[in-house]
Amino acid sequence: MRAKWGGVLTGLVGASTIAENIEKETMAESDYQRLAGKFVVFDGPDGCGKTTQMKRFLEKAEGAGVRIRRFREPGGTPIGEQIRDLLLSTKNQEMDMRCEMLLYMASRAQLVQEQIRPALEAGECVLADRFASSTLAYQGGGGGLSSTAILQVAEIAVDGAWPHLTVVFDLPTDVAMSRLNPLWAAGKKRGDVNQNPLFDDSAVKDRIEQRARDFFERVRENYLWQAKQWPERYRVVDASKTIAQVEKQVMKVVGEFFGD
Ligand code: T5A
Repeated sequence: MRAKWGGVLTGLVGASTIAENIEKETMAESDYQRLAGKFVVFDGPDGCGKTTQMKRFLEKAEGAGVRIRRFREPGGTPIGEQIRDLLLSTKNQEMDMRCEMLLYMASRAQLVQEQIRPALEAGECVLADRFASSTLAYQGGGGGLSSTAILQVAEIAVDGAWPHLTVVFDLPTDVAMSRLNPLWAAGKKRGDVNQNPLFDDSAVKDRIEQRARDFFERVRENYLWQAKQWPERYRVVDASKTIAQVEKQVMKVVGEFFGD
C-alpha cells in the first residue's frame, strides 16, 4: 500500500510526463510480472478513452499471465452500484456538491474494503477505471471543493489503499466533447453552439455529463495539476491521438514505471 497523499500535499511540484517519444511499444514479460499486487488507475475527463484503453491493457496483461482485476467507479460492488444510480440519475439535479463528493467516497470505501484490498493482498493487479483522482478533478476542480478537504475524506475512504500509479488521459475539452456527442462537432462547425454545448442530447447523458463546458475545462486542468503535484505516482498520456497511438503510450509509461 502507498503512503498517504496528505503528506505530499505541499512542496512537490514537477513536470508532468507526456509520453511523446514512443519507443517502447510493448511491455516486456518481466514488466508484466511486476504488476502483481500493484494498483493502477486509468483516469481522465469524460470521453478521454480510458475505458477503451483499459480493455486493451487487460487483454494484454491477461495474455501475459497476470492475475488482474478491473473495477469501475462509482460502483464495482452491489452497494456501490446503488450509489452510482443515485449519483448519475438526472432526477437528482438538486444534489449538493458536498453530498456528491461524499457519495463518491462512500462507493469508493466499499470498493476498497470489499474488492481492492483483498485483491491486492492476494497478489493480484488491480486496474481501476477512476479513483480519488476523479473526485479531486470533478468535485474539486470542477465543483470548487477544496483539495485538502477532499483528501481528508479520501484518507478515511481509501484507508491506505492508494494507487501505485495513476495514468491520466489528457486531451482538449473540445475533442472529448466531440467524441461523446457528434452534435457538438456538427454545431461547432456551424458556429451556433454556445450554451452547454456538450450535451444537446441531454436525454441520453448522465447528471455529471450534462454540466457545462467550463466545468470540464476545470476538470482537465485539475488532472494536470495533480500530475504536477505528485510526479512520482502520476503519468500523463496524450489521449487526443488514435486509439493505437494512445495504447503505445500506455504500454510505454506503465512498462517504464514498473520496469527497472
Ligand atoms: N465522477 C466519477 C465524478 O464526478 N467523481 C468521481 O469521484 C468519480 C469516480 C462516471 C461519471 O462520474 C464522474 C465522472 C463521470 O462523469 P461513467 O459513465 O462511468 O460516469 O463515465 P466515464 O468514466 O467517463 O466512462 P466512459 O466509458 O463513458 O468514458 P471514457 O472512459 O472516457 O471513454 P471511452 O473509452 O468509453 O471512449 C469514449 C468514446 O470515444 C471513443 C470510443 O470509441 C467511445 O466512442 N474513443 C476514441 N475516439 C477517437 N480516438 C481515440 N483515441 C479514442 N478512444 C476512445
